[in-house]
Amino acid sequence: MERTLILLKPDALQRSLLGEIISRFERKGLKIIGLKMMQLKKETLDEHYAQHQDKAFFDKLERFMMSGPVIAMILEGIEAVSTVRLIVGPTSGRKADVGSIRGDFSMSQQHNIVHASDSVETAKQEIYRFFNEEELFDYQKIDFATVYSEEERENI
Ligand code: FUP
Repeated sequence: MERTLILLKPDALQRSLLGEIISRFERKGLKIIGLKMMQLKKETLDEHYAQHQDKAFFDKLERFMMSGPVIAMILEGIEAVSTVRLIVGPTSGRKADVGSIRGDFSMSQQHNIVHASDSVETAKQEIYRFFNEEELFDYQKIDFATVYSEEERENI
């Protein structure tokens, strides 16, 4: 089953949106297998945003991501990575469709409420950047047979 990393950024916490956002993922049928609050360090962000290190916005992005704690979360589901990206919407809140998290709650390209892994490969790296194996929980969720069809469950 696919897993993906979500960060609820400092603006989500400041704007009291944590419950609303977590609820959207839950109601979709995604399974939360890891969840914690953490203060990010520069070293972690240097690694996390390495592909942006030469961009003009890089230092300000890191400062924003360290401006308060974040909520880190691992979600599991069939095609969880692409499904979560759809729920989150494109980078700029001003361009994201209404109905997506960024489209509904953000007016910014940087203060855009959430981070979500952008590919299955990236997700594998990002999960272990923020979580240890013992912080990921393997449990049966009783709605599994309702959320997915018999055929989908057989092919996992
Ligand atoms: P996304 O995958 O949608 O989070 O977006 P990107 O990987 O393109 O961007 C990574 C981070 O850089 C996002 F948190 C937004 C931030 N960013 C800026 O701060 N300014 C910009 O002009 C573009 C992106």
